[in-house]
Amino acid sequence: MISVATLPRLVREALPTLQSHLLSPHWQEPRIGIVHLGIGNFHRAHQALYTEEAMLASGGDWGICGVTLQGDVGKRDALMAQQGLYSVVERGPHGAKVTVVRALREVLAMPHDRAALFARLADPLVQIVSLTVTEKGYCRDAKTGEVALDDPAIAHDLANPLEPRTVPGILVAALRERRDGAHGKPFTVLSCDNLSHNGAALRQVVCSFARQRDPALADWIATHVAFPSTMVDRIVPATTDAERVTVAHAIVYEDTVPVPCEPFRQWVIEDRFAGGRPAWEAVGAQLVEDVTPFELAKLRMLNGTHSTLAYLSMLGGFETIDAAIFHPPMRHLIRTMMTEEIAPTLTMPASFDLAAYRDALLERYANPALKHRCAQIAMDGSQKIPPRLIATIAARIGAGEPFTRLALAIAAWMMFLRGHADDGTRYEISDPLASRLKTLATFAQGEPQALMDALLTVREVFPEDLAALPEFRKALRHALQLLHEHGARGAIAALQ
Ligand code: CS2
Repeated sequence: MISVATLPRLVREALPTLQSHLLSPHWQEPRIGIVHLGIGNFHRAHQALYTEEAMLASGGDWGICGVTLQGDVGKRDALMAQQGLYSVVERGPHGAKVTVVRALREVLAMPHDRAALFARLADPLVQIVSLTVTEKGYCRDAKTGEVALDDPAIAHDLANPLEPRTVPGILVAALRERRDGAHGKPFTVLSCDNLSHNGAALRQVVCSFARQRDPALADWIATHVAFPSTMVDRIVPATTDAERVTVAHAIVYEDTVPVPCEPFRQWVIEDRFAGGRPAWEAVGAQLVEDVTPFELAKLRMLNGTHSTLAYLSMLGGFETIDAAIFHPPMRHLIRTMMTEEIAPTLTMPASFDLAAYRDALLERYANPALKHRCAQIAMDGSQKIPPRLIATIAARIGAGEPFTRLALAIAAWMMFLRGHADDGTRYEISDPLASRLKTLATFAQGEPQALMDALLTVREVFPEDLAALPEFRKALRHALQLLHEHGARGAIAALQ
Protein backbone atom coordinates (compact mmCIF):
# COMPACT_ATOMS: atom_id res chain seq x y z
CA MET A 1 0.00 0.00 0.00
CA ILE A 2 1.50 3.32 -1.10
CA SER A 3 1.41 6.25 1.29
CA VAL A 4 0.25 9.04 -1.00
CA ALA A 5 1.80 11.93 0.91
CA THR A 6 5.31 10.48 0.79
CA LEU A 7 5.37 10.47 -3.02
CA PRO A 8 6.92 13.31 -5.03
CA ARG A 9 4.37 15.75 -6.43
CA LEU A 10 3.23 15.39 -10.03
CA VAL A 11 4.98 18.13 -12.06
CA ARG A 12 5.93 18.55 -15.73
CA GLU A 13 9.51 17.40 -15.13
CA ALA A 14 8.01 14.04 -14.09
CA LEU A 15 6.27 13.46 -17.43
CA PRO A 16 9.14 11.64 -19.17
CA THR A 17 9.26 9.13 -16.33
CA LEU A 18 5.56 8.21 -16.57
CA GLN A 19 4.55 4.98 -18.21
CA SER A 20 3.38 5.39 -21.80
CA HIS A 21 -0.19 4.21 -21.19
CA LEU A 22 -0.69 7.22 -18.91
CA LEU A 23 0.18 9.71 -21.64
CA SER A 24 -0.15 10.00 -25.37
CA PRO A 25 3.18 10.76 -27.10
CA HIS A 26 4.21 13.68 -29.37
CA TRP A 27 3.20 16.37 -26.96
CA GLN A 28 4.47 19.89 -27.49
CA GLU A 29 3.65 22.37 -24.76
CA PRO A 30 1.03 24.69 -26.30
CA ARG A 31 0.57 28.40 -25.69
CA ILE A 32 -2.70 29.45 -24.12
CA GLY A 33 -5.57 29.81 -26.62
CA ILE A 34 -8.58 29.12 -24.39
CA VAL A 35 -9.71 30.77 -21.17
CA HIS A 36 -12.14 28.57 -19.27
CA LEU A 37 -14.39 30.09 -16.60
CA GLY A 38 -15.33 27.55 -13.90
CA ILE A 39 -12.39 25.17 -13.57
CA GLY A 40 -14.32 22.43 -11.80
CA ASN A 41 -14.11 18.67 -12.14
CA PHE A 42 -16.49 18.62 -15.09
CA HIS A 43 -14.34 20.78 -17.33
CA ARG A 44 -11.20 18.90 -16.39
CA ALA A 45 -12.72 15.51 -17.27
CA HIS A 46 -14.51 16.74 -20.39
CA GLN A 47 -13.51 19.74 -22.53
CA ALA A 48 -9.90 19.80 -21.29
CA LEU A 49 -9.44 16.17 -22.24
CA TYR A 50 -11.02 16.63 -25.68
CA THR A 51 -8.78 19.67 -26.19
CA GLU A 52 -5.67 17.79 -25.20
CA GLU A 53 -6.52 14.97 -27.59
CA ALA A 54 -7.37 17.44 -30.37
CA MET A 55 -3.93 19.03 -29.97
CA LEU A 56 -2.33 15.60 -30.11
CA ALA A 57 -4.29 14.80 -33.25
CA SER A 58 -3.95 18.09 -35.08
CA GLY A 59 -1.69 20.45 -33.14
CA GLY A 60 -2.55 24.06 -32.37
CA ASP A 61 -1.96 26.38 -29.45
CA TRP A 62 -4.97 25.54 -27.36
CA GLY A 63 -3.48 25.43 -23.90
CA ILE A 64 -6.07 26.33 -21.27
CA CYS A 65 -6.11 29.04 -18.63
CA GLY A 66 -8.65 27.83 -16.04
CA VAL A 67 -10.40 30.32 -13.79
CA THR A 68 -12.18 29.76 -10.51
CA LEU A 69 -14.77 32.46 -9.94
CA GLN A 70 -15.34 31.77 -6.25
CA GLY A 71 -11.99 33.06 -5.03
CA ASP A 72 -10.90 29.47 -4.48
CA VAL A 73 -7.18 30.11 -4.07
CA GLY A 74 -6.81 26.63 -2.56
CA LYS A 75 -7.88 25.05 -5.85
CA ARG A 76 -5.65 27.42 -7.83
CA ASP A 77 -2.64 26.69 -5.66
CA ALA A 78 -3.17 22.92 -5.67
CA LEU A 79 -3.33 22.84 -9.46
CA MET A 80 -0.46 25.28 -9.90
CA ALA A 81 1.70 23.27 -7.48
CA GLN A 82 1.37 20.58 -10.18
CA GLN A 83 1.94 23.13 -13.00
CA GLY A 84 -1.63 22.47 -14.15
CA LEU A 85 -1.19 18.71 -14.41
CA TYR A 86 -3.81 16.37 -13.02
CA SER A 87 -5.12 12.87 -13.61
CA VAL A 88 -8.47 11.75 -14.91
CA VAL A 89 -9.66 8.46 -13.45
CA GLU A 90 -12.23 6.75 -15.67
CA ARG A 91 -14.11 4.32 -13.48
CA GLY A 92 -16.04 1.58 -15.21
CA PRO A 93 -17.42 -1.76 -14.05
CA HIS A 94 -14.17 -3.38 -15.21
CA GLY A 95 -11.63 -1.15 -13.51
CA ALA A 96 -10.02 2.27 -13.61
CA LYS A 97 -8.10 3.97 -16.40
CA VAL A 98 -5.78 6.82 -15.38
CA THR A 99 -4.70 9.54 -17.83
CA VAL A 100 -2.49 12.51 -17.00
CA VAL A 101 -3.78 15.67 -18.67
CA ARG A 102 -1.39 18.43 -19.78
CA ALA A 103 -3.66 20.93 -21.55
CA LEU A 104 -4.19 23.12 -18.47
CA ARG A 105 -1.35 25.65 -18.41
CA GLU A 106 -2.46 28.25 -15.89
CA VAL A 107 -5.03 28.61 -13.12
CA LEU A 108 -6.34 31.95 -11.85
CA ALA A 109 -8.66 32.73 -8.94
CA MET A 110 -11.06 35.64 -9.22
CA PRO A 111 -11.18 38.25 -7.85
CA HIS A 112 -7.56 37.94 -6.67
CA ASP A 113 -6.03 37.50 -10.11
CA ARG A 114 -8.16 40.04 -11.92
CA ALA A 115 -5.26 41.81 -13.64
CA ALA A 116 -3.79 38.53 -14.87
CA LEU A 117 -7.18 37.35 -16.11
CA PHE A 118 -7.84 40.53 -18.08
CA ALA A 119 -4.36 40.40 -19.58
CA ARG A 120 -5.15 36.88 -20.78
CA LEU A 121 -8.56 37.81 -22.10
CA ALA A 122 -7.01 40.69 -24.06
CA ASP A 123 -4.37 38.43 -25.63
CA PRO A 124 -5.20 37.85 -29.33
CA LEU A 125 -3.92 34.27 -29.01
CA VAL A 126 -7.00 33.59 -26.86
CA GLN A 127 -9.77 32.83 -29.34
CA ILE A 128 -12.23 30.98 -27.14
CA VAL A 129 -13.69 31.68 -23.70
CA SER A 130 -15.55 28.60 -22.55
CA LEU A 131 -17.69 28.21 -19.46
CA THR A 132 -18.93 25.65 -16.96
CA VAL A 133 -20.25 27.92 -14.25
CA THR A 134 -23.49 26.00 -13.48
CA GLU A 135 -26.95 27.39 -14.07
CA LYS A 136 -26.72 30.02 -11.33
CA GLY A 137 -23.52 31.48 -12.79
CA TYR A 138 -25.52 32.99 -15.65
CA CYS A 139 -27.33 35.50 -13.38
CA ARG A 140 -30.39 35.22 -15.56
CA ASP A 141 -33.84 36.55 -14.90
CA ALA A 142 -35.97 33.40 -15.24
CA LYS A 143 -38.90 35.36 -16.63
CA THR A 144 -37.22 37.53 -19.25
CA GLY A 145 -34.02 35.64 -20.00
CA GLU A 146 -32.13 38.93 -19.60
CA VAL A 147 -29.53 39.63 -16.95
CA ALA A 148 -31.04 39.63 -13.44
CA LEU A 149 -30.86 43.30 -12.47
CA ASP A 150 -32.07 42.53 -8.96
CA ASP A 151 -29.05 40.28 -8.34
CA PRO A 152 -26.72 42.17 -5.97
CA ALA A 153 -23.64 40.79 -7.72
CA ILE A 154 -24.90 42.16 -11.04
CA ALA A 155 -25.67 45.52 -9.42
CA HIS A 156 -22.09 45.52 -8.13
CA ASP A 157 -20.68 44.82 -11.58
CA LEU A 158 -22.81 47.46 -13.25
CA ALA A 159 -21.62 50.00 -10.69
CA ASN A 160 -17.98 48.84 -10.89
CA PRO A 161 -17.46 47.74 -14.49
CA LEU A 162 -13.69 47.54 -14.08
CA GLU A 163 -13.94 45.19 -11.11
CA PRO A 164 -16.45 42.60 -12.28
CA ARG A 165 -17.11 39.37 -10.39
CA THR A 166 -19.98 37.84 -12.31
CA VAL A 167 -19.83 35.98 -15.59
CA PRO A 168 -21.76 38.65 -17.56
CA GLY A 169 -19.64 41.39 -15.94
CA ILE A 170 -16.36 39.67 -16.76
CA LEU A 171 -17.33 38.82 -20.34
CA VAL A 172 -18.60 42.32 -21.12
CA ALA A 173 -15.50 44.00 -19.64
CA ALA A 174 -13.24 41.64 -21.60
CA LEU A 175 -15.17 42.08 -24.86
CA ARG A 176 -14.98 45.84 -24.49
CA GLU A 177 -11.20 45.57 -24.25
CA ARG A 178 -11.10 43.32 -27.30
CA ARG A 179 -13.18 45.75 -29.32
CA ASP A 180 -11.06 48.71 -28.28
CA GLY A 181 -7.74 46.84 -28.43
CA ALA A 182 -5.17 46.97 -31.22
CA HIS A 183 -6.56 44.05 -33.20
CA GLY A 184 -10.27 44.63 -32.49
CA LYS A 185 -11.20 40.93 -32.73
CA PRO A 186 -13.61 39.22 -30.37
CA PHE A 187 -13.31 35.73 -28.93
CA THR A 188 -15.94 33.00 -29.25
CA VAL A 189 -17.96 32.44 -26.07
CA LEU A 190 -18.67 28.73 -25.58
CA SER A 191 -21.23 27.78 -22.94
CA CYS A 192 -20.86 24.20 -21.72
CA ASP A 193 -23.56 24.24 -19.04
CA ASN A 194 -26.78 22.26 -18.82
CA LEU A 195 -29.16 25.02 -19.94
CA SER A 196 -31.52 24.83 -22.87
CA HIS A 197 -30.10 26.77 -25.80
CA ASN A 198 -27.10 27.58 -23.65
CA GLY A 199 -25.32 29.70 -26.26
CA ALA A 200 -28.36 31.82 -27.06
CA ALA A 201 -29.19 32.13 -23.35
CA LEU A 202 -25.69 33.41 -22.57
CA ARG A 203 -25.78 35.80 -25.52
CA GLN A 204 -29.00 37.36 -24.22
CA VAL A 205 -27.59 37.76 -20.72
CA VAL A 206 -24.34 39.28 -21.96
CA CYS A 207 -25.98 41.64 -24.45
CA SER A 208 -28.58 42.81 -21.92
CA PHE A 209 -25.84 43.47 -19.37
CA ALA A 210 -23.81 45.47 -21.92
CA ARG A 211 -26.88 47.43 -22.95
CA GLN A 212 -27.31 48.74 -19.42
CA ARG A 213 -24.16 50.82 -19.71
CA ASP A 214 -23.12 50.93 -23.34
CA PRO A 215 -25.66 50.22 -26.10
CA ALA A 216 -22.99 50.52 -28.80
CA LEU A 217 -20.99 47.77 -27.13
CA ALA A 218 -24.12 45.63 -26.88
CA ASP A 219 -24.65 46.05 -30.63
CA TRP A 220 -21.02 45.19 -31.35
CA ILE A 221 -21.30 42.03 -29.25
CA ALA A 222 -24.57 41.05 -30.90
CA THR A 223 -23.00 41.47 -34.35
CA HIS A 224 -19.47 40.18 -33.88
CA VAL A 225 -19.37 37.66 -31.06
CA ALA A 226 -20.27 34.01 -31.68
CA PHE A 227 -22.07 32.12 -28.92
CA PRO A 228 -22.40 28.54 -30.22
CA SER A 229 -24.62 26.24 -28.19
CA THR A 230 -23.23 22.92 -27.01
CA MET A 231 -24.41 19.70 -25.44
CA VAL A 232 -21.91 18.26 -22.98
CA ASP A 233 -22.21 14.88 -21.35
CA ARG A 234 -20.08 12.92 -18.93
CA ILE A 235 -20.91 11.92 -15.37
CA VAL A 236 -18.23 13.46 -13.16
CA PRO A 237 -18.61 13.05 -9.39
CA ALA A 238 -16.68 14.97 -6.73
CA THR A 239 -13.12 13.84 -5.98
CA THR A 240 -12.56 11.60 -2.95
CA ASP A 241 -9.45 10.08 -1.39
CA ALA A 242 -10.19 6.91 -3.35
CA GLU A 243 -9.02 8.69 -6.53
CA ARG A 244 -5.86 9.98 -4.86
CA VAL A 245 -4.98 6.40 -3.90
CA THR A 246 -5.84 4.95 -7.34
CA VAL A 247 -3.69 7.62 -8.99
CA ALA A 248 -0.78 7.16 -6.59
CA HIS A 249 -0.64 3.49 -7.51
CA ALA A 250 -0.85 4.20 -11.23
CA ILE A 251 1.61 7.08 -11.61
CA VAL A 252 3.71 6.79 -8.43
CA TYR A 253 3.52 10.56 -7.94
CA GLU A 254 1.23 12.47 -5.64
CA ASP A 255 -1.75 14.13 -7.37
CA THR A 256 -3.90 15.97 -4.83
CA VAL A 257 -6.51 16.98 -7.43
CA PRO A 258 -7.43 14.00 -9.62
CA VAL A 259 -10.89 13.80 -11.21
CA PRO A 260 -13.11 10.69 -11.31
CA CYS A 261 -15.50 10.15 -14.20
CA GLU A 262 -17.37 7.49 -16.14
CA PRO A 263 -15.91 6.07 -19.38
CA PHE A 264 -18.71 7.57 -21.51
CA ARG A 265 -18.37 11.06 -22.95
CA GLN A 266 -20.17 13.10 -25.58
CA TRP A 267 -19.85 16.63 -26.91
CA VAL A 268 -22.06 18.17 -29.58
CA ILE A 269 -21.08 21.68 -30.66
CA GLU A 270 -22.60 24.18 -33.06
CA ASP A 271 -19.94 24.97 -35.61
CA ARG A 272 -20.13 28.78 -35.44
CA PHE A 273 -16.80 30.13 -34.21
CA ALA A 274 -15.63 33.70 -34.65
CA GLY A 275 -11.99 32.61 -34.92
CA GLY A 276 -10.13 29.33 -34.81
CA ARG A 277 -10.85 26.29 -32.65
CA PRO A 278 -9.19 22.99 -31.75
CA ALA A 279 -9.92 20.05 -34.06
CA TRP A 280 -12.36 18.58 -31.54
CA GLU A 281 -14.10 16.65 -34.31
CA ALA A 282 -10.89 14.63 -34.76
CA VAL A 283 -11.38 13.13 -31.29
CA GLY A 284 -15.07 12.32 -31.24
CA ALA A 285 -16.89 15.63 -30.76
CA GLN A 286 -19.81 16.17 -33.12
CA LEU A 287 -19.79 19.53 -34.88
CA VAL A 288 -23.33 20.24 -36.06
CA GLU A 289 -25.44 23.05 -37.40
CA ASP A 290 -28.13 22.84 -34.74
CA VAL A 291 -27.52 21.34 -31.31
CA THR A 292 -31.13 21.74 -30.08
CA PRO A 293 -32.39 18.15 -30.45
CA PHE A 294 -29.30 16.70 -28.76
CA GLU A 295 -29.43 19.26 -25.99
CA LEU A 296 -33.10 18.67 -25.26
CA ALA A 297 -32.69 14.88 -25.32
CA LYS A 298 -29.82 15.08 -22.87
CA LEU A 299 -31.43 17.63 -20.57
CA ARG A 300 -34.76 15.82 -20.40
CA MET A 301 -33.70 12.16 -20.54
CA LEU A 302 -30.46 12.32 -18.52
CA ASN A 303 -30.62 15.39 -16.33
CA GLY A 304 -34.39 15.10 -15.82
CA THR A 305 -34.14 11.54 -14.53
CA HIS A 306 -30.96 12.35 -12.61
CA SER A 307 -32.80 15.02 -10.63
CA THR A 308 -35.76 12.67 -10.16
CA LEU A 309 -33.46 9.96 -8.82
CA ALA A 310 -31.72 12.49 -6.60
CA TYR A 311 -34.83 13.84 -4.84
CA LEU A 312 -36.54 10.46 -4.47
CA SER A 313 -33.27 9.06 -3.13
CA MET A 314 -32.73 11.86 -0.63
CA LEU A 315 -36.18 11.06 0.77
CA GLY A 316 -35.95 7.28 0.43
CA GLY A 317 -32.40 6.90 1.71
CA PHE A 318 -30.32 5.91 -1.33
CA GLU A 319 -26.92 7.54 -1.15
CA THR A 320 -25.68 7.07 -4.69
CA ILE A 321 -27.22 6.81 -8.14
CA ASP A 322 -26.12 3.21 -8.62
CA ALA A 323 -27.71 2.22 -5.29
CA ALA A 324 -30.96 3.91 -6.34
CA ILE A 325 -31.11 2.32 -9.78
CA PHE A 326 -30.30 -1.07 -8.29
CA HIS A 327 -33.66 -0.91 -6.50
CA PRO A 328 -36.02 -2.62 -9.05
CA PRO A 329 -39.09 -0.41 -8.52
CA MET A 330 -36.92 2.71 -8.92
CA ARG A 331 -35.32 1.39 -12.08
CA HIS A 332 -38.75 0.56 -13.44
CA LEU A 333 -40.09 4.00 -12.60
CA ILE A 334 -37.17 5.77 -14.28
CA ARG A 335 -37.33 3.55 -17.34
CA THR A 336 -41.07 4.07 -17.75
CA MET A 337 -40.68 7.79 -17.15
CA MET A 338 -38.22 7.99 -20.04
CA THR A 339 -40.22 5.74 -22.35
CA GLU A 340 -43.71 7.04 -21.77
CA GLU A 341 -43.36 10.60 -20.56
CA ILE A 342 -40.03 12.09 -21.74
CA ALA A 343 -39.12 10.48 -25.06
CA PRO A 344 -42.48 11.39 -26.70
CA THR A 345 -41.68 15.10 -26.12
CA LEU A 346 -38.50 14.86 -28.24
CA THR A 347 -38.10 15.22 -31.98
CA MET A 348 -34.85 13.61 -32.98
CA PRO A 349 -32.97 13.13 -36.25
CA ALA A 350 -33.95 9.82 -37.91
CA SER A 351 -30.65 8.17 -37.01
CA PHE A 352 -31.11 8.82 -33.29
CA ASP A 353 -32.52 5.83 -31.40
CA LEU A 354 -34.21 7.08 -28.22
CA ALA A 355 -34.79 3.58 -26.84
CA ALA A 356 -31.10 2.79 -27.17
CA TYR A 357 -30.27 6.16 -25.59
CA ARG A 358 -32.54 5.30 -22.65
CA ASP A 359 -30.98 1.87 -22.18
CA ALA A 360 -27.48 3.31 -22.33
CA LEU A 361 -28.44 5.82 -19.62
CA LEU A 362 -29.75 3.08 -17.35
CA GLU A 363 -26.50 1.25 -17.79
CA ARG A 364 -24.45 4.35 -17.04
CA TYR A 365 -26.49 4.96 -13.87
CA ALA A 366 -25.81 1.38 -12.77
CA ASN A 367 -22.02 1.85 -12.94
CA PRO A 368 -21.05 0.54 -9.49
CA ALA A 369 -17.58 2.11 -9.51
CA LEU A 370 -18.61 5.74 -9.83
CA LYS A 371 -20.33 6.40 -6.51
CA HIS A 372 -22.12 9.50 -7.79
CA ARG A 373 -23.75 10.99 -4.72
CA CYS A 374 -27.42 11.94 -4.94
CA ALA A 375 -26.80 14.89 -2.61
CA GLN A 376 -24.50 16.42 -5.23
CA ILE A 377 -27.17 16.22 -7.94
CA ALA A 378 -29.85 17.49 -5.54
CA MET A 379 -28.07 20.85 -5.21
CA ASP A 380 -29.45 23.99 -6.91
CA GLY A 381 -32.85 22.47 -7.69
CA SER A 382 -34.44 25.87 -8.31
CA GLN A 383 -32.02 26.34 -11.21
CA LYS A 384 -32.04 22.81 -12.55
CA ILE A 385 -35.72 21.94 -12.45
CA PRO A 386 -37.02 24.31 -15.15
CA PRO A 387 -34.92 23.02 -18.08
CA ARG A 388 -34.87 19.42 -16.85
CA LEU A 389 -38.49 18.83 -15.80
CA ILE A 390 -40.78 21.83 -16.18
CA ALA A 391 -40.21 22.15 -19.91
CA THR A 392 -41.06 18.46 -20.34
CA ILE A 393 -44.23 18.79 -18.26
CA ALA A 394 -45.28 21.81 -20.32
CA ALA A 395 -44.79 19.74 -23.48
CA ARG A 396 -46.87 16.88 -22.04
CA ILE A 397 -49.67 19.22 -21.02
CA GLY A 398 -49.53 20.87 -24.44
CA ALA A 399 -49.99 17.45 -26.04
CA GLY A 400 -52.82 16.54 -23.65
CA GLU A 401 -50.81 13.58 -22.30
CA PRO A 402 -50.35 12.37 -18.70
CA PHE A 403 -47.19 13.10 -16.70
CA THR A 404 -47.62 11.20 -13.43
CA ARG A 405 -43.92 10.41 -12.96
CA LEU A 406 -42.76 13.89 -13.89
CA ALA A 407 -45.20 15.22 -11.30
CA LEU A 408 -43.72 12.82 -8.75
CA ALA A 409 -40.29 14.29 -9.46
CA ILE A 410 -41.49 17.83 -8.73
CA ALA A 411 -43.33 16.63 -5.64
CA ALA A 412 -40.16 14.87 -4.43
CA TRP A 413 -38.23 18.13 -4.79
CA MET A 414 -40.89 19.93 -2.76
CA MET A 415 -40.76 17.28 -0.01
CA PHE A 416 -36.94 17.33 -0.14
CA LEU A 417 -37.00 21.05 0.70
CA ARG A 418 -38.31 20.22 4.17
CA GLY A 419 -34.69 19.30 4.94
CA HIS A 420 -35.19 15.72 6.10
CA ALA A 421 -35.57 12.23 4.67
CA ASP A 422 -38.60 10.00 5.23
CA ASP A 423 -36.82 8.41 8.20
CA GLY A 424 -36.13 11.83 9.75
CA THR A 425 -32.43 12.06 8.77
CA ARG A 426 -31.61 15.74 8.30
CA TYR A 427 -29.55 17.22 5.45
CA GLU A 428 -28.60 20.68 4.20
CA ILE A 429 -30.35 22.39 1.30
CA SER A 430 -27.82 23.94 -1.06
CA ASP A 431 -29.54 26.29 -3.48
CA PRO A 432 -29.24 29.99 -4.33
CA LEU A 433 -32.86 30.34 -3.11
CA ALA A 434 -32.33 28.05 -0.11
CA SER A 435 -33.53 30.33 2.65
CA ARG A 436 -36.75 31.29 0.85
CA LEU A 437 -37.47 27.70 -0.22
CA LYS A 438 -36.83 26.34 3.27
CA THR A 439 -39.08 28.95 4.85
CA LEU A 440 -41.91 28.12 2.44
CA ALA A 441 -41.49 24.37 2.92
CA THR A 442 -41.27 24.58 6.71
CA PHE A 443 -44.26 26.88 6.94
CA ALA A 444 -46.40 24.22 5.26
CA GLN A 445 -45.63 21.81 8.13
CA GLY A 446 -45.60 18.77 5.88
CA GLU A 447 -49.19 19.24 4.73
CA PRO A 448 -49.27 18.44 0.96
CA GLN A 449 -51.75 21.10 -0.14
CA ALA A 450 -50.02 23.82 1.86
CA LEU A 451 -46.60 22.73 0.61
CA MET A 452 -47.78 22.85 -2.98
CA ASP A 453 -49.53 26.21 -2.64
CA ALA A 454 -46.48 27.74 -1.00
CA LEU A 455 -43.88 26.47 -3.45
CA LEU A 456 -45.92 27.08 -6.59
CA THR A 457 -45.49 30.80 -5.87
CA VAL A 458 -41.77 30.54 -6.65
CA ARG A 459 -41.75 32.21 -10.06
CA GLU A 460 -38.10 31.34 -10.72
CA VAL A 461 -39.26 27.73 -11.05
CA PHE A 462 -42.96 27.76 -11.93
CA PRO A 463 -44.27 30.21 -14.54
CA GLU A 464 -47.55 31.77 -13.48
CA ASP A 465 -49.66 30.10 -16.16
CA LEU A 466 -48.33 26.63 -15.34
CA ALA A 467 -48.76 27.13 -11.59
CA ALA A 468 -52.42 28.02 -12.16
CA LEU A 469 -53.21 25.11 -14.48
CA PRO A 470 -55.76 22.72 -12.90
CA GLU A 471 -54.29 19.56 -14.52
CA PHE A 472 -50.82 20.44 -13.25
CA ARG A 473 -52.06 21.17 -9.74
CA LYS A 474 -54.09 17.98 -9.66
CA ALA A 475 -51.20 15.72 -10.71
CA LEU A 476 -48.81 17.43 -8.33
CA ARG A 477 -51.25 17.27 -5.45
CA HIS A 478 -51.74 13.56 -6.06
CA ALA A 479 -47.98 12.90 -6.13
CA LEU A 480 -47.46 14.91 -2.92
CA GLN A 481 -50.18 12.95 -1.23
CA LEU A 482 -48.53 9.67 -2.24
CA LEU A 483 -45.17 10.81 -0.85
CA HIS A 484 -46.80 12.12 2.30
CA GLU A 485 -48.70 8.91 3.00
CA HIS A 486 -46.30 6.25 1.80
CA GLY A 487 -42.86 7.86 1.73
CA ALA A 488 -40.67 7.84 -1.38
CA ARG A 489 -40.20 4.09 -1.51
CA GLY A 490 -43.92 3.50 -1.11
CA ALA A 491 -44.79 6.10 -3.74
CA ILE A 492 -42.36 4.54 -6.22
CA ALA A 493 -43.91 1.13 -5.61
CA ALA A 494 -47.42 2.56 -6.00
CA LEU A 495 -46.59 3.99 -9.43
CA GLN A 496 -45.55 0.67 -10.96
C1 CS2 B 1 -26.04 16.08 -12.86
C2 CS2 B 1 -25.10 16.47 -14.01
O1 CS2 B 1 -25.16 17.17 -10.97
C3 CS2 B 1 -26.10 17.13 -11.77
O2 CS2 B 1 -27.04 17.88 -11.69
O3 CS2 B 1 -27.30 15.81 -13.36
O4 CS2 B 1 -23.96 17.06 -13.58
C4 CS2 B 1 -24.79 15.28 -14.91
O5 CS2 B 1 -24.00 14.33 -14.24
C5 CS2 B 1 -24.10 15.71 -16.18
O6 CS2 B 1 -24.86 16.68 -16.82
C6 CS2 B 1 -23.85 14.52 -17.09
O7 CS2 B 1 -23.41 14.97 -18.31
